[in-house]
Amino acid sequence: MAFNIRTSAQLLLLLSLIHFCSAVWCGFGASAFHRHSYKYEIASLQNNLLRGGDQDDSTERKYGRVSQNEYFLTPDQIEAFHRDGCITLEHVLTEEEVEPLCAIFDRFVNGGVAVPGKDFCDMSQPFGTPYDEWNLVNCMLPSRYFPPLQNNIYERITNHIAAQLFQSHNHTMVKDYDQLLNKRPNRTAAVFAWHQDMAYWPGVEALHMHVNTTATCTFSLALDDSDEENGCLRYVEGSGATKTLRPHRPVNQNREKGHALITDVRDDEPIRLAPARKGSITIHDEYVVHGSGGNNSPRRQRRTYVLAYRAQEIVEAERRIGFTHSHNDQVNWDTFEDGASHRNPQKTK
Ligand SMILES: O=C(O)CCC(=O)C(=O)O
Repeated sequence: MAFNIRTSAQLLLLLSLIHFCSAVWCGFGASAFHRHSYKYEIASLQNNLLRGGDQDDSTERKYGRVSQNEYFLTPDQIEAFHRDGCITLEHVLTEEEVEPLCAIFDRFVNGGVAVPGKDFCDMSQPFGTPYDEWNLVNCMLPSRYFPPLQNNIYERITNHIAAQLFQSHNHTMVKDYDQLLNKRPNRTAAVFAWHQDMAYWPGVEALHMHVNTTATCTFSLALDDSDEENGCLRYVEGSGATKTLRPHRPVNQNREKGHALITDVRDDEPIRLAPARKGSITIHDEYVVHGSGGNNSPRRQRRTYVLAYRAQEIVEAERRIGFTHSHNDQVNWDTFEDGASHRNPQKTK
């Protein structure tokens, strides 16, 4: 049977017909995964058609999740990220996509995957605190310790988003590290102290880099609904805009005792909460001052899956000096050769 399609309207009609037939077929037992991927394929085809056709590109472009591996940001979202230092994307992953990640997450935090040394710790308390007393279970580099996690749906979509955030900066953004965080229920001390991520990381000087950039976007996927009660992310709006570091100090005297750093936030600074429903994602940059409060919910945990992307030349330079974001690395915030005045006010450059 031959089709003779002359106009965009005819093509759209045909796609709608295919969509209808697919819905009937899905009703007879196709998996949720196939239903979702089909929906994204149709949306993608329609987007391409509208972009390539005689429509005005600026008015017809679709944003958000348009295919299995694509999520398009609006220009406003990109601008807000660079201006405020943090944005939230609602409902990026479906329930069906999040559930398998939750299952792997639970294996990690319950000790079912071996995570060596300080990469399995409570960042709100000193190293050596007994596991039962932990407020906040932190696993560094889960995809290193469980390789099947690599290139999962969350990685593929965030890879697409990271590229858009830094497209105009001409950076190739690559995965730098991942991390799992679980705030146990009813742990009011499950606090992530106020900090800037760059305070933990080697700067341009310590990396001996010729490229003057710190470009980063750190994604946090909510595996549970997170809000003020169970200790969602919070940040000081616009606090990273000048790309300067505030003085930080160790939460537990030094890195032998605990990994966490803390900085001060003034009472008059604009603190914003970043609540996120399950499947939604927050994205923050490397200089915004952020942290999170304790978990005051009697029953709800707060599980978060963090994935950070940095410019390729930074990640290569980090690895050259032996920095992988493992808390077991010898090279860490207490050894960087950069004067470290922002991590220890007593030291001066
Ligand atoms: O999500 C949180 O509670 C804080 C995580 C954090 O500080 C980070 O990912 O840099």
